[in-house]
Amino acid sequence: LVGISGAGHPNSMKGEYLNKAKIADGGKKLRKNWTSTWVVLEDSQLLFYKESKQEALSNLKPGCKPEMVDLCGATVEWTTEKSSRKHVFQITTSCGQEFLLQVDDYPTICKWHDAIKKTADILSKT
Ligand code: I3P
Repeated sequence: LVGISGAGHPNSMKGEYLNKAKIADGGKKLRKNWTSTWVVLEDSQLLFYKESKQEALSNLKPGCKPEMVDLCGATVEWTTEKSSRKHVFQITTSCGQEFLLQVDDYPTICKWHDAIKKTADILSKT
């Protein structure tokens, strides 16, 4: 994958803080609540940690596991309708979870959008 850097995985991106809102789970709509989240792309999964230091701890303590999102069968699309914020894209998973991700810095959010979309597209072809 061109343009995606990672520690040994062609399909990975090291963590960064993004604003995240989960707006549906299992097809059921949720109340929107934006939170700053440490996001890691690891192979076919997106990992959401509360804080960056939780990533290191998760290998040691079972209780520190991140929220894991399987990108197999997921769709990734920019949206201007789901939020008043700028630079928002939506991830819809095959099991009906919907997440919005956003940061004000356009190059940063583009990098994440492109990497997550590429991952989902590749998974749908294999
Ligand atoms: C929501 C909160 C969100 C906003 C959302 C509001 O209110 O202000 O930030 O989303 O708009 O409903 P509350 O805190 O009372 O739940 P955006 O920042 O993404 O616009 P929405 O209802 O249009 O999704």
